[in-house]
Amino acid sequence: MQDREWFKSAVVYQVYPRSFADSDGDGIGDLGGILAHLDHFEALGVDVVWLSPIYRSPQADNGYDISDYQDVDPLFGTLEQLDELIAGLHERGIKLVMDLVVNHTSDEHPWFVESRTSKDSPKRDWYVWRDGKDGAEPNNWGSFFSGSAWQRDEATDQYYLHLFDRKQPDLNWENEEVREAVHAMMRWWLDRGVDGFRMDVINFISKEQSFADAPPVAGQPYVNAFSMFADGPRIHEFLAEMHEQVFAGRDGAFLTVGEMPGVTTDEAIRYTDPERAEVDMVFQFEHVSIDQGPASKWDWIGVDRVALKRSLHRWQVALAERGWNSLYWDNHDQPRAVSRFGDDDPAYWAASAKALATILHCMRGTPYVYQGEELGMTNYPFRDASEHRDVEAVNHWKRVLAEGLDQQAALTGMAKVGRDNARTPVQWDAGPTAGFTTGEPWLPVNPNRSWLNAAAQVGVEGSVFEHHRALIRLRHEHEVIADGDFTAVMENDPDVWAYVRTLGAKRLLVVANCGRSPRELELGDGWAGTRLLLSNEPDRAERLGSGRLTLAGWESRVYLAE
Ligand code: ISL
Repeated sequence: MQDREWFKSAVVYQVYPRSFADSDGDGIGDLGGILAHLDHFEALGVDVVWLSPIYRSPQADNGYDISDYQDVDPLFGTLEQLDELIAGLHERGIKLVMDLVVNHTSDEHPWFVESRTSKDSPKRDWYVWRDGKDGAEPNNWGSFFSGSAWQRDEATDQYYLHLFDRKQPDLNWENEEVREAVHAMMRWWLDRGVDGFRMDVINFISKEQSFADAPPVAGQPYVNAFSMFADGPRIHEFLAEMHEQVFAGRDGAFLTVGEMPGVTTDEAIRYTDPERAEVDMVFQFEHVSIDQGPASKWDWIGVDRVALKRSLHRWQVALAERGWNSLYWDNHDQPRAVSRFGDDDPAYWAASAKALATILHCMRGTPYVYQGEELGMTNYPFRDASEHRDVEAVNHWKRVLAEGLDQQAALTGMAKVGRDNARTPVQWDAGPTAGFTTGEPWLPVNPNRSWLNAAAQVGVEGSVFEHHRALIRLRHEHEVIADGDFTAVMENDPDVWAYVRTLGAKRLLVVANCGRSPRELELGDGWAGTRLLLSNEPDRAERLGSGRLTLAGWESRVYLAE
């Protein structure tokens, strides 16, 4: 494998700092907390840590609203601590990737403060300002966080665009000075020692410049205007330019991952084709939209496992020759994987968390582990709207009340797919605050901390954590996992998830039973005698006797033929 493809055998761990570990007792996680747990990353064996935003921010969207790209918010600590983190990770052979949030800034960023002062401000054109139309917003684009994507500003009687919260105005990437400022900021971080960027909604930065209405939807004043800003006219130009201005000619093994809602396989290939030099890999959203009905993200319809499987497999096949994908079940925007795709009943919780991990980590692509996923953390038992802190859920609930929508359906949606499910504190031990803080946690700790926590798992044979550690080691050791071809097996079976990876004479078989009842499988003589690399269960035979095997409920196994 060429060195520039080091990330094919790498595993990334995402830290959402607010919820990881608190060192000063204010109930909010911080850099001191991360520094106190460096041994956790080392024990797991990950290659990269991706740190969600720690920059100065009014925290309207937990740091995804940045008011100074080149400083650490006092809530999280200091720049010196960030330097310590870079050094501490590097000493352990782990890279640090920062979150790059440049589709928008905070409305409190000095650029926007200046931009809004007058129509002839030198920074006016750094954001997207338009006149209203017939006394209303310039067009029908909706914000991801409810309502219009436009906010009227008193000072100049114009509207600014915000695809997310009104405190997150969109930058105008058509303006060359904006692009140069972003590139300079990125170079500043690389000079400081960071190893790359996870680029927030980066496929939204090139907007359709007509700013025309998106196709209307009956009964909705504001619509999801994806076609007007996702994968827009100049997006590939902007990303190629960014690569050229920031990374080209720099020594080192960097990582760039573009978070790209709505990206198609064809576009993903374009974004990640090494010859085009745009980004190394994408985060695509198809599989995490599978339980979403037509109305909105809150329209929860449950998971169709065959559809889920087909979706992930389709991406495996589409990017086989060119391009590279990220593999993830959850992150800070998604519900917990084991509750959504597995079975969080205590009887099946551990096995299903392990089976999901096996399925994901043995695919082609770079796996991401979201903090707590390595422990099998579950969704929070939300009962009430007031328990949600996330701006997305809070705005949604306001809309439900204002428009008289179905409250019960909204509460179900918020409990099932609300982002705070992933944002409850990491469960380090069984104590009252799960070892997260000595104070009052900003979001309640999941009550299952008493039995589901790191202290009960790290170094404990058979734990969900140790299963993740073993999978990460397998990727490091076996090139067939990093780079083999992918072939689906039994794709239409709703319970058995199976596939084969092939590289030269090596064949890797991954089988998982995604149901509670045992399942007998007939694999064929070709698999007889092959070596067991990993199982959910401790007592499985080292070699497969015949081509036939029985999997317990939610059991997964990995076999190698060589
Ligand atoms: O969370 C989502 C599902 O409801 C997505 O729409 C999400 O907003 C989208 O994935 C973009 O996410 C990123 O940008 C947002 C921020 O709130 C998310 O936390 C971030 O990951 C705006 O910066």
